[in-house]
Amino acid sequence: MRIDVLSIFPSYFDGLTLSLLGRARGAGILQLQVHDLRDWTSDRHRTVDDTPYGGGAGMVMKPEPWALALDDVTRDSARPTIVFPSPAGERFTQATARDLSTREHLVFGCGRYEGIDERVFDYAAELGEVRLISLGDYVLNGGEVATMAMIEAIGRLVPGVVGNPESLVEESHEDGLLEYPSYTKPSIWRDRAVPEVLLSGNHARIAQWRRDQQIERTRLRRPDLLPDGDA
Ligand code: 6GU
Repeated sequence: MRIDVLSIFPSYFDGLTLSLLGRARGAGILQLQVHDLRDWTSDRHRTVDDTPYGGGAGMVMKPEPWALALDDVTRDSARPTIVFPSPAGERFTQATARDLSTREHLVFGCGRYEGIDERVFDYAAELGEVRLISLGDYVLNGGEVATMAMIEAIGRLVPGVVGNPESLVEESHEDGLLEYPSYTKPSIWRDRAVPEVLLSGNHARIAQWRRDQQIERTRLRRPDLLPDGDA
């Protein structure tokens, strides 16, 4: 998988080169390139924003650097998927991560200020499939942190990035339920005992207990995930 990120704060992404994704990059499974959007400006001040037509607070990102950058990073790409993180986008879920993990080429366009000139989205749609995606119903200052979260969620689903594929299956959200609780040694710690069933060696009982825990936690914490949960 190839991932290109366009941002005016490329150093935000330094951490992504570490840990699990860093190793996948080294092995050639994931090819991640972070670009400074200002490299596609041509004025002395490397300007990427301007005042909004119609007035209003804040600045809007100019279309021209975006168009030149998108042209360049999609030049050798058959059908890239171009993601613009936006609080006004569709909700990012594990299903979105699964879907995007099958794409050959992802481009993330990180907006700042009050947004990007709307014509950029129309233009990008001529270069690839455009997705506006939100992490949730709250506002971040820009797309960078959202992009890092999405790349981590997507990247670990790419075959070969996470060592043990079984560890992907038994996780919160993969089966629509929250994860069951986990324990390790010692079996009694500060007067708190590990649930007896987990020490029983009875694998059927353990599997049933874990399932019950998943359902109960989901009912308590995230009833919206259950068939009759509402909200
Ligand atoms: Cl994807 N971007 C921004 N700026 N704010 C957000 C978001 C994205 N998702 C939630 N809040």
